[in-house]
This record gives sequence, structure tokens and C-alpha cells, in this order.
Amino acid sequence: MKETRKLKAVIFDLDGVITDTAEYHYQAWKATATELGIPFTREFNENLKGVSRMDSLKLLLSQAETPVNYSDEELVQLADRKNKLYVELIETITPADLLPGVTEFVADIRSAGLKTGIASASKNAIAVLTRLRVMDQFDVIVDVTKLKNNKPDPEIFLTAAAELGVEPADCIGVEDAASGVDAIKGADMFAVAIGNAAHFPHADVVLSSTAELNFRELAQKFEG
Ligand code: B16
Ligand code: MG
Repeated sequence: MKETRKLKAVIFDLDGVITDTAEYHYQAWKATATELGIPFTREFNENLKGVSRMDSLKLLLSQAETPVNYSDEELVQLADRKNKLYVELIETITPADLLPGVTEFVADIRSAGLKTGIASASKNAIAVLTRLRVMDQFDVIVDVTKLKNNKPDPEIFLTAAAELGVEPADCIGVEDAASGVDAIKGADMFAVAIGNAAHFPHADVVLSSTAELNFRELAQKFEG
């Protein structure tokens, strides 16, 4: 980590941090699993948080009692089918679906003159942010289709920092998935995790919910 750090930007995961789309992902994967005769529980769905669409599909298929070898084309078709269902479900999102504390936290960051970015594994991030009516609250939204590596690789957070024109060590990353926290730490950023502390051994700060996000407190902790 660089010796003198100065907080310049906060980079957010989307699903589970800005809004809770996990339920919609669950419903779309559940319908896909049911069609394929594969058991799929809410508990198993937890493993898919922060995981890319194709990797999520492969995890789901690994639950089949009798494994089937799908061709690459069939895998793409299955992933597309899930995404169609998901896209229909997220059409119902409104600004009321912003998680508690997020609007104020982002406003405080911006009023302090800091930058904000989105580092989401979702190819639907822009659709979700548009429905939440917060597109103008973020200086950068990383285009995940241009990246080579999925979280826990730090590429998405490093790309966000580069596009914001700041050093990674001058950033806070906020995540709700362990793979995302590992990506933040791999990028040499200060990691704030949302959820159960037992799941985030590598985070610098763990908050049980977004309602606890407080810009001044986190800025103080960042400065040590
Ligand atoms: P899509 P995040 C992730 O978003 C979700 O947590 C994960 O469940 C999902 O599979 C992934 O995006 C890909 O989403 O199918 O819309 O491209 O948490 O990184 O904001
Ligand atoms: Mg997430």
C-alpha cells in the first residue's frame, strides 16, 4: 500500500450494495433450474452473488443429479434464457428500491468533492441504475464486457480507478460479496463489506447493512 493515502474516490458494487437485485437473480435462476430439473435453493443462490452470469450457470449445472455435457452454444442459450427472465423482472425497479442510506452516503461523498464509480459484474448495470434514476450520481460505470477477468480478480476495481483518474490506494471499495472484497484488496484499496463479518475476513470495515454507511466515519477510518 502506498505510504500517504488520500481519499479521492469511492467505488461501489451494484447488486447488494446500491440495490438488492439478488431476489430477481434468484427467481430467474430458479425458473431456469426448474426447467432443467435441477434443485436450486435460496441458500445455494448465495454462492452466485458477485459471480458472472456464465460462471453462475456453471455452478447451477454442477448441482444436477445426472450431469449433462452442454455445448458452448447451449450454455450461451441457457444463460440468455435466464437473462431474459431477469431483464423482465428488473423492469419493476424504481428509486424506492435504493438500499437504505445509499442516497445520503453518495450525496455526502460527492459534496466532499470526491468521485464515485460503479464496479459491477452485471451486464445489466446501466439498466438497473437508470431505473433507480441514479446514473448522474456516478462519474464512471465500468463496462464489464471489456474486461478479461471476473471478480475476485482486481481488474474491475483497477479499471474504475484508472477511469476516474485516481490511484487505487486512494479509493474505498464497497462490496457485499467475498469475491468482491478480495478484488478490492487485490487492487490495494480500502475494503468496506456489507453483511455478516464472518464472511469477510479480508475487509477493512464490515457493516451489517447499507444503513450504516457513514461518509465521515469511513473517511476517518480510511485515514487511520
Ligand atoms: P448479469 P454485482 C453481479 O452483480 C450479481 O451479484 C450476480 O448475482 C450476477 O450473476 C452478476 O452480477 C452478473 O449479472 O447476469 O446481470 O450480467 O454484485 O457485481 O453488482
Ligand atoms: Mg454484489
